[in-house]
Amino acid sequence: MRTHGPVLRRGKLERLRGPPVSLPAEDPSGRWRDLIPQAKEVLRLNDMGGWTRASPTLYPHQWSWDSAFIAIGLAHLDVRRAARELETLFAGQWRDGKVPHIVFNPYAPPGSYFPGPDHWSTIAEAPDAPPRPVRTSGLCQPPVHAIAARRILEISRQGDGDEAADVQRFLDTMYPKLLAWHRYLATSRDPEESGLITIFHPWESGTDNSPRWDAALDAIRIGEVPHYERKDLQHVEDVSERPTNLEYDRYLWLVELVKQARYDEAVIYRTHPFLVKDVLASAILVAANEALLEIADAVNAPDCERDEISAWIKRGQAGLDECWDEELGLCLDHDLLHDEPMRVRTVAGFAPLVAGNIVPERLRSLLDTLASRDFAGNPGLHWRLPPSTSPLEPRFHPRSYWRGPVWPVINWLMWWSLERAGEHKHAARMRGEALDQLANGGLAEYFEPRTGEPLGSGDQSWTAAVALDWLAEDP
Ligand code: 9WN
Repeated sequence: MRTHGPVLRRGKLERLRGPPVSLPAEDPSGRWRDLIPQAKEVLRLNDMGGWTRASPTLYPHQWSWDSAFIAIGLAHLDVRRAARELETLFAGQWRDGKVPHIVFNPYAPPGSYFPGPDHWSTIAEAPDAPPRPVRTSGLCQPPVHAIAARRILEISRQGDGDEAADVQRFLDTMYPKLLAWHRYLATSRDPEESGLITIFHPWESGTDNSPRWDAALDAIRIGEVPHYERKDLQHVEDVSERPTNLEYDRYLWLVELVKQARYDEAVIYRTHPFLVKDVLASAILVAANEALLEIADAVNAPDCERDEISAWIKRGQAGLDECWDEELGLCLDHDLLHDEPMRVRTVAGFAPLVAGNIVPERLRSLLDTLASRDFAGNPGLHWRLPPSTSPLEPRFHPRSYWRGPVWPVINWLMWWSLERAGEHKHAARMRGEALDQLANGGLAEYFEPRTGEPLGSGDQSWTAAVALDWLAEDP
């Protein structure tokens, strides 16, 4: 069963070990070294004893893809605690395999986050939701989890035998859960067998108010949304850092519709006004399936399961190929209801790089786009890091959440993908600029791309986690 600590109680991370995260060999600015104790402190502050809240006040619960990135960082400190992070999240897994985007903290003060567990009412409405005491949202987020589980495996191989044996036990129980999660995405979220994941809500993309979704959202007529009070605006200095009220009305209307369908995905698929193929989530699934294949080897999974995973990888690659836009040099999301590509330049367009096994010609194109004025080569930027939305997009906004700010966790994804593509020089440059940004602005949720000002929540757990991964000397 899920073990939550009271919201203000300090978790177990006081015992964080010093090594293997040690001073980086190279530290050109001399300032990266301070990030290690800072990052450990953020993860300790947000440790709830077996799981990690996304941030101290704005996000007091366990978020799905945050937890996967957090586990990657924690793996350098304590592989067992990193494994526990995924186990507590998967205690919220639905019977159909879905991993919900939020597993709620039962000890968080009522009303500390909106929409909270009562608003989702998944236990009353959704037959597949886990039973009490676990309470979850009814949507999901990008599937980074198998990538995190493989990272835990890799790092445990450097440790002692006991640790490795514990991680083996963890993988033996986690593998079928990961397989069920990926199978859910490959079937319920892709009945067309296109290789691409359909999302029902911008929250499922993790890039909530990105202009990626504007055209599809503009086409929706909002019905009656029960009165609600936003909590998020209490935690930022400037409300322009968060989505607008109109965006929130749309989000809440889509939640209302998903609830009216009683979370039945066949009904949602027939009736919902927002059905979009998300290329970034789909690319993450391809990369996560590669990781799952390695985990399948580690647990001696049957050949038929390996074949199934390999088929998902092939199908995912083919789906992403279909979404390539030669002119923009990016991959585009696809609006299923209007059957058209969503032509907006955002970081999601680098999806083929994230998926991996990219052909040289496409890699070249994406590297050119990355270095161009559309992204990291824009002369107005403080750091040469890709803004979430291209500064050349008419709906670019430098302070507003996913409409322009630079997100450390996306920098990590790009860096990791460049490394896997063998682009070590590009990767090193991105890591260096990203670490300089954090050393300068702290472990914030996101940053103003032209000034480097930290925005959103401070002490953001996944930012701390990716900083630790960047600074670790082990694999
Ligand atoms: C809604 C927790 C989450 C991230 C998302 C980010 C933001 C939530 C919110 O915070 O979304 O899920 O309330 O704005 O967009 O990517 O997982 O850090």
